[in-house]
Amino acid sequence: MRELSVTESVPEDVVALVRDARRVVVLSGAGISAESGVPTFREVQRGLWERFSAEELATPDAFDNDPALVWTWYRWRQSLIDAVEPNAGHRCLAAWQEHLSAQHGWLAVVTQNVDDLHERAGAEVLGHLHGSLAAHRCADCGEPAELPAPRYDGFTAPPTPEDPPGCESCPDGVLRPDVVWFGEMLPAPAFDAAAAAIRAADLVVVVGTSGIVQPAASLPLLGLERGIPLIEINPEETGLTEVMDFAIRGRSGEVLPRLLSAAGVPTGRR
Ligand code: BV8
Ligand code: ZN
Repeated sequence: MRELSVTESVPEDVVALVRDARRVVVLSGAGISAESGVPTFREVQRGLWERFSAEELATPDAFDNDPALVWTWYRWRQSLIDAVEPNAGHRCLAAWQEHLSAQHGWLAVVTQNVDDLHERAGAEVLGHLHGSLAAHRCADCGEPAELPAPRYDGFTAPPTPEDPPGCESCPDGVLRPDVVWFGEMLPAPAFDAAAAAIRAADLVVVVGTSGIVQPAASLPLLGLERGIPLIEINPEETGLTEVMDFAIRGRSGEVLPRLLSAAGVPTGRR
């Protein structure tokens, strides 16, 4: 594994990998949304939730114990997402995807993020492995439900929690965010599609993830066992660094524009 810092010029062999790739899978985590102002999962909670870690709140138990606290956390996070914009990292991946499809290749975006910033940057997302903040379903009967945008401004943490709305399809159910909580199974279609894409890829790029949460963090290993080149983009070492061919230390909003322009991938129009 070669570690490179963002200040260095991107070595020719990394540029060649990006330039010559035609079937690319990008696995992203919270770090790609950090430059948009979205807190990563590692960052401490504030306001109503300062006593809890994200791992504690993102569980069925937390929702059972205090549905209003967890429900409000998710509505507030959605309001923050609605209040920010995709950054250069998101836009570069959308441009790279467009560039490759014009060359009869493909780029698949697989994300652990529950935000919609990849899509708002114009990218097609193959799978949200951990669900989406903007989707909701009944915690009892599972019936999906449409909701208006949350009434928070995304920055001021709400002073008091709000109860989750009741389900309109069953007598006692209440709505929950359609995300995957710790201890819950991932949506098999998204996970299987991600695994199949990695098996068919000629390059895998892992962006902004600490590589700790399973089974998402095991997906790049499917590439490793097939000798597919693996590149990590992250300012810090991660749980996946040791299996990478190259680790570029830097922020994705800075590294991706440099890497893609060095590889001749047009990113200007976005
Ligand atoms: C399951 C949705 C089983 C909700 C999320 C022990 C060993 C192995 C596994 C386990 C274990 N104990 C428990 C488990 C399983 C558990 C797990 O992996 N726990 C971890 C903590 C050890 N996994 C599960 O529970 C999964 N389900 O296993 O089910 C099962 C089996 C049978 C039957 C029933 C069940 C479900 C996991 C999904 C949980 N839901 N999100 C919500 O969002 O609220 S996970 C959530 O956290 C995110 O989706 C994401 O996946 C994860 C956060 O990770 P990252 O995205 O990587 O973000 P993080 O903050 O950690 O790091 C940010 C990174 O970005 C850093 O590296 C930083 O350096 C970098 N960065 C910062 N700035 C930038 C940057 N990079 C680039 N540019 C920048 N500018
Ligand atoms: Zn219901």
